[in-house]
Amino acid sequence: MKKVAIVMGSDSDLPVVEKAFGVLDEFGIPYEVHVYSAHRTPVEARAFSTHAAQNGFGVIIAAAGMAAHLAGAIAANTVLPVIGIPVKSGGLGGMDALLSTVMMPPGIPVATVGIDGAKNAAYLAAQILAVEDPELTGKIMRARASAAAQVLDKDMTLVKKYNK
Ligand code: RP5
Repeated sequence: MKKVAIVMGSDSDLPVVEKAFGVLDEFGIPYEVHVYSAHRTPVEARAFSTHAAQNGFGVIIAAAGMAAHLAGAIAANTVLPVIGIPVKSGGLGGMDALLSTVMMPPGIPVATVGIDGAKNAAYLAAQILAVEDPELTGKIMRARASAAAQVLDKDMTLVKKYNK
């Protein structure tokens, strides 16, 4: 199976980004974690993204806060799908990172999840890899069925408690 690359602009993003790890672990998807900054280490960010496909990655998740150009800068150097996580780390509640990540020019897309949406970034990465992987597709479908069952259990609990 192809690997997922998880790149963050700073290790201060890790408390948000690490929520993706558990999802990828649950599905048995291999991944690598890196810190590269579009602004502080642009040469390394470019080198990583330029070689990502030949290094066995199938999807790149890029997380950054503030003027969050990391996902877009990575997307400029690869045709692998890039998923952006805008991180709430500046004084604008993550809106700065959201708009910086999502508003890409035509031809260089970044699939942007919600502010601090690391879990959804991992689920989307899994779904991208599952297009060519029936076993992974089955795992994702079973996870959704399990999530649905949990919601229905909660519904039943509230129905019994309040609906006399
Ligand atoms: C961004 O600046 C990083 O992604 C991080 O969210 C933010 C602050 O970085 P640090 O100053 O904490 O390293 O590039």
